[in-house]
Amino acid sequence: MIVRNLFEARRSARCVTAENWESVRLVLADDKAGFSFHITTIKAGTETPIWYKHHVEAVYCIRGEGEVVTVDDEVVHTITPGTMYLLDRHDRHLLRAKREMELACVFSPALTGRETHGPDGAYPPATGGGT
Ligand code: 9YT
Repeated sequence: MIVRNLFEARRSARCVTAENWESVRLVLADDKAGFSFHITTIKAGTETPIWYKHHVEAVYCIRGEGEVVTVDDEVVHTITPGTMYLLDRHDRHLLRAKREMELACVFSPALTGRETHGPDGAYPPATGGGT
């Protein structure tokens, strides 16, 4: 069994920051679980274009308020505590935070640790060994 603490992980290399968000990566590819698990904080008032071409992501809202907009059809989904969305079709989307949001995120395949979004809003594909 692996046990980790969010607040300790936030003070370690498991914490990755980008312009609009912070991601504390509690489970990563080298844990060989087949997924990675992150607690992500999205800054209030931001809009982030995202396109996980190489990953499936499930996102569960713990705290805050925002919306996710699918780019292809411009459908707006409100995100409040208790809402989950699954990017099962590698959907291009915009993530907007009206208030700071705390999200639990699961990625498959697992991230390896230091990924941030490329110019297209994606993370690079997994290189194997972690799933
Ligand atoms: C919801 C989302 O994808 N936010 C960007 C950060 C990502 N969740 C991560 O790397 O933890």
